[in-house]
Amino acid sequence: MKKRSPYFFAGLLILIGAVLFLIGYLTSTANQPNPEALQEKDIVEFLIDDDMRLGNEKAEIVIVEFSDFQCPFCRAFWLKTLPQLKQDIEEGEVLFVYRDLPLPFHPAAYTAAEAVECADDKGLGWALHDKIFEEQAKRGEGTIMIKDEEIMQWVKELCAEEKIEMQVCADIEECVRSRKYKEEVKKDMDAAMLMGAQGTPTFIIINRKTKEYEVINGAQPYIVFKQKIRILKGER
Ligand SMILES: [Ca+2]
Ligand SMILES: [Ca+2]
Repeated sequence: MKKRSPYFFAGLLILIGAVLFLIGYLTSTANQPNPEALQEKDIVEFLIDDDMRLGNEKAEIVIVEFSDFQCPFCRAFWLKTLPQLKQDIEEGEVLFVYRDLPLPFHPAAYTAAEAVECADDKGLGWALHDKIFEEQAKRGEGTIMIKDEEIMQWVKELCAEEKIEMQVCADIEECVRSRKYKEEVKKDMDAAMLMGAQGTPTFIIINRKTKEYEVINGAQPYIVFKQKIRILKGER
């Protein structure tokens, strides 16, 4: 019999994981999105939650990203589209919120999500967010099979690069080990499911005043975001 390459088995495992996720997803979200459950909430508050954000807190347009640190499409968005959106964020037009949707076939994505929450406690959330994507981008395209220990190593490196006190770094590591933000990440995942997210990244773009929102699935180019923003601002 022909010997299968290790890539075949890795591919097979990812495929099985994807199928299992889909089955779990379909059974858990048979009635999603759930407009009744959403109606009881203040949709803007519900979407922004307490997650890390960039830009003007009072901006009319809010972009909420549901993302997975191991997902190559999330990395592509970070690499290509987010830098362009940063201009709108810096001009005060847009508030950008990062929320977690680690997928079951990306085991290190859970640790990454919790680690970034821990880093955010010390004002280093975006720095670690960028570093986690950057380190994977150095290794190529597609899904990078990172390990939990590597994330801990990147926390250490970040502290060294940013000349952060040792104690701050030790606190972040302890926070990750204690899984302080396990429930917080779960809360984000539940919110994504309620919004009917079907993968990562999923973006909900909302007008704070009208409460109308638009959804973008996947790593779409900047122009798609601009079009949705225009629609929500009534500039169609
Ligand atoms: Ca949250
Ligand atoms: Ca979060």
